[in-house]
Amino acid sequence: MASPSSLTPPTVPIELHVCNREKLLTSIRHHLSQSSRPLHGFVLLQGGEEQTRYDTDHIEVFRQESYFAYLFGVREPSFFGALDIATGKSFLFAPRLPADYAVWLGEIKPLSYFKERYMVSVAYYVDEITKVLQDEYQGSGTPLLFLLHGLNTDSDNFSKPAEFQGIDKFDTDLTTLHPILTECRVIKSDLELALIQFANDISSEAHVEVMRKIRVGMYEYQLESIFLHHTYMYGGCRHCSYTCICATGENSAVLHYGHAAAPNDRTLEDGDLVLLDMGAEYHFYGSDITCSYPVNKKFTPDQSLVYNAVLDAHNAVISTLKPGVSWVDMHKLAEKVILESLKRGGILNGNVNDMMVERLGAVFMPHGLGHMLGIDTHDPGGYLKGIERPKEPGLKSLRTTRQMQEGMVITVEPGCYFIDALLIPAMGSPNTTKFFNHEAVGRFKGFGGVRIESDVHITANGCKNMTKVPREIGEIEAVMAGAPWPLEK
Ligand SMILES: [Mn+2]
Repeated sequence: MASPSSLTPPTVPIELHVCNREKLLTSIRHHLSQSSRPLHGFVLLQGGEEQTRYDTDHIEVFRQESYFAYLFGVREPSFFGALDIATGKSFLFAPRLPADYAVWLGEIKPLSYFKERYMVSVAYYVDEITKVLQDEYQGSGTPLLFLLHGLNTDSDNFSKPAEFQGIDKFDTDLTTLHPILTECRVIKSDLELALIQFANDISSEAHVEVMRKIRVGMYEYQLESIFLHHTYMYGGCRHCSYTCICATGENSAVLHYGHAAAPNDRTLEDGDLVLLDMGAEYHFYGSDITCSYPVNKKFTPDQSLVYNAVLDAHNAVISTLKPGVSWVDMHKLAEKVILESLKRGGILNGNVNDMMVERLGAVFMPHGLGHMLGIDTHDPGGYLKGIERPKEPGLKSLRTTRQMQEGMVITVEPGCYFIDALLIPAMGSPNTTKFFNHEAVGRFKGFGGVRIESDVHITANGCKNMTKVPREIGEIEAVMAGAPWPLEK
């Protein structure tokens, strides 16, 4: 029997993090000289801490904080890391572990292990930070620490600047580092792209596996389980980029289905569309993929109409994306293609430009077209400092309004949903009621929605789709009927 996977987890090149650190040093030195500031001081980051479940001793599986992961690639908790701006020297500070760690949790690794594994110049213990950095400092006056403090524009949370005993012996700068380090993460290196590609390859393969095993009568969580098993078993992916969304039937119009109050537990029925948004993470770098298809392997005419509206939007965006293109324009392009298709299908009437003026696209696609992807699913850097979010329906949900640049990785995820909470007011509003064929819209009660999501890498003169799943209706129906993937020509 053929192996269920054609993939093997790649060796992770730790040079990737050495390059990330060099990139940050170059950017921060450039920034400091531009603003006539001395090239002295240290970048200092605090890694993540392990968390227990409430008051118990149950320890949740640790995943490193993303900025720390970007610069140091350290998988263990409770570390600090520093960079000397003057010399480029890199430092890791490891927690000093109690002797009984060796009894319960395994060998206590020497500092030389961390120095070699993570390719830093030197490794010390966390309780040595103050002394080491004071000794290393070559500038005049009190040594300066550049700490990470800034807003995550997707969550509205702030990153937590490093704190340690003795920090009062230093001057601290809380504003310089965050925007510079965030901007470094926006443009991916070839080494980063290779990991995002692997996360995409294994997740694409897992989506195809689900497509082959799906049956009427299964539970949604069984689809999640097949995906998780495949990416972990064959890809070594212990983490997902986000909680799996396995929405079927009318749940597929619930944009963030799958959370604790809606835990992917519905039974699949004949005639359902499924919307599966699942992506694995490999060595911190993620993927974010959505496939939509009928559980009974055959698209109905109405399902085809909505599916192809979304696929045409997905393909139109991908064939237009290149450096210099505005993401807002891509969002509007997707809306327009979807509205045109719905008009052709008899669901809407009237002039599509007039619909665009009334922001009708947001009734069917209330979320943004996509977001940057990397170590975080919603990778930071979507809004540069001082740029305001748009206020109009649909556009206000955009996670970025930037122009595309070579080296960005962004998701293209148009969708078309039939959400009563949006449709009923729009169909009743004097400005927009005329656009709806009310009887035709009625057919879609309980239909749910379709989303198609791929991860693309912006290249010098276009873009490359990193996601490799069946997309055309013919491809999906063939794979569900047992054809190999990729299809043999
Ligand atoms: Mn996404």
